[in-house]
Amino acid sequence: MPKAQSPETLRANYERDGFLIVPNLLSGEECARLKEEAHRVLNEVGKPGTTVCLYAALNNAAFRALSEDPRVVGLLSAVMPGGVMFLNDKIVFKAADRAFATPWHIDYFYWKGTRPKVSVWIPLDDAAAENGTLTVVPGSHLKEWKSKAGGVDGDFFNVADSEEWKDTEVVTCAMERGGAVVFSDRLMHGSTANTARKDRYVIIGTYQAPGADEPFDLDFPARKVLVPAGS
Ligand SMILES: O=C(O)CCC(=O)C(=O)O
Repeated sequence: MPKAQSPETLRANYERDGFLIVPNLLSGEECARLKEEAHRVLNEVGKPGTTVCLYAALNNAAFRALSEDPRVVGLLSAVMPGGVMFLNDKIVFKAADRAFATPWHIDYFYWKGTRPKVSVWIPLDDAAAENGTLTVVPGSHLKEWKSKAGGVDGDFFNVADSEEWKDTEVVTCAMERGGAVVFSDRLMHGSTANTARKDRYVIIGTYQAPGADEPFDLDFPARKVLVPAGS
């Protein structure tokens, strides 16, 4: 088993690359249980035909527990020196009949003008290039990305120069279920198509430093300070 990295190393790597890949955060059994809960949430609150369902923690105790699980919060504490506040989460799935690739984007365009955020992407199925895993461009969080000229502001797939990197610069985040990708909202990322047509369920939690509510935050009633600033 590889030696766990120190918080200092995690933070240095996160600051350099804009993301961390962390294997084995959750066990296979935990992922199987969370996948059952994901089905429950999708049936109870998901819109018909949807592949993205917001507010998992708000609607489900298992996802609420995951949002504040010490393993998740411990990782976040390493990369968020100003404290950790849960904002919201979402289930995103691909399956045999939902094989779409997610285009390149940065999440910041979705919540422009708010304070920086960090997301934790956890696959509940083993995830590989063939079934739609996450793809990231290391270091891209350091670039000032702009919307395409003439594009709609706030359309977060509408990034200028969004194909300027080489394929060799892309990291395909293949991992067993229960691993995690911790990534900056400034990081260019997407996901591959599910050509294998095998389930790929993920839960993505989004966090920010604690602070006074911004108008954007008010849409997320499950928000909660987990590590106060200065602790
Ligand atoms: O999990 C995926 O397929 C993509 C998720 C993503 O890019 C996002 O939530 O910003």
